[in-house]
Amino acid sequence: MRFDVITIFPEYFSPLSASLLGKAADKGLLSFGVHDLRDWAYDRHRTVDDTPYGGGPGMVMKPAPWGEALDDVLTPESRLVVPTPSGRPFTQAVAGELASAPHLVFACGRYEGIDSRVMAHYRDVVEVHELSIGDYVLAGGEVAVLVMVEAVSRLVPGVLGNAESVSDDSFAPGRMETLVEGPVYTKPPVWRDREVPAVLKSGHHGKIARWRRDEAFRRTAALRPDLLARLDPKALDKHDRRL
Ligand code: 6GU
Repeated sequence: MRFDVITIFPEYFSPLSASLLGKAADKGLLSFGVHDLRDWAYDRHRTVDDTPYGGGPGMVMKPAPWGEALDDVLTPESRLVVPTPSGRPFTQAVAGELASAPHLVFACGRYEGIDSRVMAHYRDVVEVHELSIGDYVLAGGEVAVLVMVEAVSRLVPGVLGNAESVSDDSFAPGRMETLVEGPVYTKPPVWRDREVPAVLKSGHHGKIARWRRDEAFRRTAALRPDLLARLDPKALDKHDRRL
């Protein structure tokens, strides 16, 4: 899978060569291109922003450099992702959809955002996703793109070592859908007088699975009542209903 990022701060993306993503790139499973938007700004100062029509604070990114850049980087198979706090929520399900695409192009806005005609134009050309990573405001889309690239990349077959680790995730589609994961433990069995729950050392796989599901429900009820309210009653077994 190919990722291209267009930004005025290419240096934000050095983490792409680290850790999980770097290894997947070395293996040829993923490839990354990071491009400086200013390379498509042709005036002496390589200007990419201007004052907003209608007035107001801040600056808006000019359409022309974005048009030149996107014409060069997009292909008919690309999907264009525009990170913005006014976008549709980026969720695990959205990550899964994006992971099936051969090519994602990320357009990082700064300032008050990109001239809206850019998104309107490219909607007629490719699939465009304006996405937000949460209800808070970042200074620009760069950090949000790192979040999205990492969430999408680990769903690409072969990127994670262990196929199981995806299906047990919080928010994973299927069994644990709309539940967050419960607590985890490793050795030693006692640390600062705190013991690992006995059931996890019992070797009884049925009881362990039941305990993990109960803990996921307890934690979801305590921390994410919004998720519990959305849970499909058909997904509950008898024991869940008693909890
Ligand atoms: Cl995707 N971009 C920016 N600039 N701020 C955000 C965001 C994205 N998601 C939440 N806040």
